[in-house]
Amino acid sequence: MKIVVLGGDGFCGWPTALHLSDAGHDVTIVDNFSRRAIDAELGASSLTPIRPLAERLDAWEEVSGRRIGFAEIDVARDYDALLALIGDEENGPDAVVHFAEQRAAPYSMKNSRTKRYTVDNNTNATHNLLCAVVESGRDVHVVHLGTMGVYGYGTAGMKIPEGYLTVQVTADEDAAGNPAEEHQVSQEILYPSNPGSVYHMTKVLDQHLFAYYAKNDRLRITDLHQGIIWGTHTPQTARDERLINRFDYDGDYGTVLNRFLVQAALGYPLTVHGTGGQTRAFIHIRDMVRCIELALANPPERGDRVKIFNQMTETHRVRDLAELLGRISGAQVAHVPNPRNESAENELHVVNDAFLELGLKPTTLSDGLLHEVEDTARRYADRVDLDKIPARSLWTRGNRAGVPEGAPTQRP
Ligand code: USQ
Repeated sequence: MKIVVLGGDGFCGWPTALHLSDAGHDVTIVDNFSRRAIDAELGASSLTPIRPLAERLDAWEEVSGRRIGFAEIDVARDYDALLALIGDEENGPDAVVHFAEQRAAPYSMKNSRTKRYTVDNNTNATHNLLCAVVESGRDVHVVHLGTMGVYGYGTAGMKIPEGYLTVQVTADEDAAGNPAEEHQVSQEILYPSNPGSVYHMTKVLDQHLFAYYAKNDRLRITDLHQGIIWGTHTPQTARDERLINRFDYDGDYGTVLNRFLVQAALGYPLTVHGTGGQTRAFIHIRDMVRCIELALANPPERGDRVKIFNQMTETHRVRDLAELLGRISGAQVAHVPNPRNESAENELHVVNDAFLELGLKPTTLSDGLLHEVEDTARRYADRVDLDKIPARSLWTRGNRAGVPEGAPTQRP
């Protein structure tokens, strides 16, 4: 398959591009290096020393004998270049994997500028892609990385289904609009959204763009509602130091379990927000790349509704993860004031049958894999800037965030 990976230089995009290339697909990365630019803006950097993309691509060719193409395009702004790539009669893609969005909830909540950037960038990128596929007249399967956060994290006394919910409404008209006896009508709707940040809200907006283009233009679209990724290596990124994936530990881009693993490796008290009562869905990065491949191999038919998968393999409560790391690596746990506006406690039960039925064998939390990430953190500990660890982006002005008591100010 010819596959374009939008955002192919990022945390999910890079290992996905390598995995698909290794599986024999003809892959082209599109990126505008916005993620590297935000690192510079925040004065933060990946724990792991990521190489410039050109060097990564040469290294991949050296170890695999396969070339991954590259086009520098800002998908949210440079529509003509995107259309030229997708519309190419000879070399245009069979599928596009869309990761080209600002993906950090804390960054999206930092200030008006980052809120506006996140909305402009994410919704324009998605809409430009959909317009380009329609205008190209080509049959291109769009696979988008969405988020579990579109549903919110509550329960309605049922497991969260894969995208759609059947509801009963009481109707008092017949199909022609004439008054009729009250009767029950069944309808399938998108599961009600309840985003918890401006970033998550952009993925809700994406869902509606997808539903419209699948209906109106019969585009084939798969939306993957992904949980929190943990881990950093895949078999491909581990093949050569120059292929190493990025690893974020800072308060804006670092996600909870990977942050805790770095903190454990540094002897920094684990930054549990509030009571740590939030339950979230998780998936290991190796499963993420397999899920993308499965989604590409199982597209919807033209005219079908958007195919939605819950891309997660297990749920955990934040304080349980902290306690587990305390047990296996002696880490101290600190309860810091929660910078976010979120429920103190939540339960989360999720249906994830679609990927399991397609053959996904989940890589679940294990001491061995946790130690693997901690070892990576220890190996690059001298690159850590301790000042970047506390989460300082606040959801509302009344919130406070902070450095845990007893946090080291110097690296071990
Ligand atoms: N948390 C802590 N301590 C920390 C960091 C986070 O207690 O040091 C808590 C947060 O308050 C939150 C939970 O852990 O309750 C998850 O936070 P996170 O930063 O790991 O994840 P989140 O902001 O939800 O976003 C991440 C990715 C995003 C993806 C999402 C999937 O950045 O791109 O869409 O996970 S999900 O959460 O399932 O919606």
